[in-house]
Amino acid sequence: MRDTVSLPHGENLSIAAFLKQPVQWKDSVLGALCFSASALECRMQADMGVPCMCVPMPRLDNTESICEVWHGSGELTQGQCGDIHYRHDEDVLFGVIALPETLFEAGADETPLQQATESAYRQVFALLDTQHFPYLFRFWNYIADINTHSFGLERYQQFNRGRQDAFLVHGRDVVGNVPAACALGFGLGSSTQGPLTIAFMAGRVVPLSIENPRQISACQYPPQYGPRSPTFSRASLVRMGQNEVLFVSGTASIVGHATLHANDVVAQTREAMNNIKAVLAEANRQAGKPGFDLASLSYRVYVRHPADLELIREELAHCVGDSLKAVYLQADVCRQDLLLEIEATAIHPLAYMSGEIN
Ligand code: 3EB
Repeated sequence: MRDTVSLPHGENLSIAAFLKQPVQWKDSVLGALCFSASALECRMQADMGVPCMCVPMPRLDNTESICEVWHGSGELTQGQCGDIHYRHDEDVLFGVIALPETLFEAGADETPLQQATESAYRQVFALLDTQHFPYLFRFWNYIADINTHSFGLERYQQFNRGRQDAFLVHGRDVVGNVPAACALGFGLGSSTQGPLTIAFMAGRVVPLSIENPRQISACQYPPQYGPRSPTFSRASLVRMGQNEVLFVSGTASIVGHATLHANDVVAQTREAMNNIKAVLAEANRQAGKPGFDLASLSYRVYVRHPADLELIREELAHCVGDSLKAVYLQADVCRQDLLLEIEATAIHPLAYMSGEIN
């Protein structure tokens, strides 16, 4: 039997396996992050009632699709608010929003993607105000054709403008106390552009925002990376019911603010892992206990060129050891010279984190 009782997360299922689960099981699901090369398969879970994000990204290490499932505890409440589908328990709210850019017209100074982003984030912040989940833990951002330029600006930079504006409109911090995140691109390989797709998690206990001493805070990147800085921290440490969850943001081969090892995928992998190690050390320091190490994380690795999979996998196994848990997806990374981005999550029972058991 699968253990769904004590951990809010711990399952990676294929979409097919997800759909086959019994109703009682689905009733305990807060939401899911699904990745599939097949848009059709993606659409299948839409009518289940569970908030599911689905992004058209092929998995590289396996032919199956992959869903990361988050469970709540106790009775769940679900709802729809504007374009957001959400579910929550007493501690955590999980939501998903997918907004087609075609709903927006280019304005004098605002591109459709920028407006879609601002609208999505403003809807999220408004929902969290009304549902009383003020603290954002984590955003997952997926943007079609992320490296393409239009209206004189790379699309990732357009996204950054819309995102930061929404934070400012809602009086939220844009440095320091900001959520963990990732931002990846997908291309559908056709003229149809997929919607801006965002999942998020929020709660009622203030999270710890963690930065990486090896990197400049992304909120303070110099203007060469775009007119507005990204709004995310390197990790967030949050309490979720009886567990403590560490969300490590998308992490790449960036030191200071510069990309290192532009054409060397093995060196980029090693550098990204050095960054994750530094984030873990910082998390342990701020938490005042040595709880997190590389082996305790579950990884999702976004790979720009599928041919690089084996080299990346070997390097990761070398860094983490035999217990490596990783899923590999094909994706575009937000800087053209980045060949991969790695995100990770660790979940510990609170008793362990507070040192009561060992
Ligand atoms: C970086 O460190 C790589 O814009 O939300 C990583 C994680 C990256 C999150 C985001 C971007 C984002 O700048 C890119």
